[in-house]
Amino acid sequence: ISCYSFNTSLEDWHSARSVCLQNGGHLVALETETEYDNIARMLRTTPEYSSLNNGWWTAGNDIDTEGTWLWADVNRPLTIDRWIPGQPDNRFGTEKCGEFNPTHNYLYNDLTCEWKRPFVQRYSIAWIDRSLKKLGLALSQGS
Ligand SMILES: [Ca+2]
Ligand SMILES: [Ca+2]
Repeated sequence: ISCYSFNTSLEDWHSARSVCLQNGGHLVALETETEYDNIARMLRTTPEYSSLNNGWWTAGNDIDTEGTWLWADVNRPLTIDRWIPGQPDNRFGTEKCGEFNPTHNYLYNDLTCEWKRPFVQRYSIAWIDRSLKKLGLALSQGS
């Protein structure tokens, strides 16, 4: 189970990451290609989001080691391939943060972290479970 929120306030990557952590979640980590494609489709097909014609921050970054991409906060390597052909290009030697790119069908691009972008947050199972309990509901496994 995953729960996402699409935050349309414009933040640089580090601020976006902080906002997500304060909200009890984290910047979205696209750990499978299915997950990537589902979020990309949401951004592409929801007029409220696609009309912004803006990139969206995710947790992906190569801040620590150039060329080694990780998902921040979940601390896992980026293993999927949804890069725009020719990306990541580390343009100007300064691109360290990953975005869904609207001009390339929401494929992945590396970008300078200081740009301000809307961002996608993912909530943890623990956060969802706590929130449901407050409503008197519970998660159950299986079907
Ligand atoms: Ca880079
Ligand atoms: Ca790039």
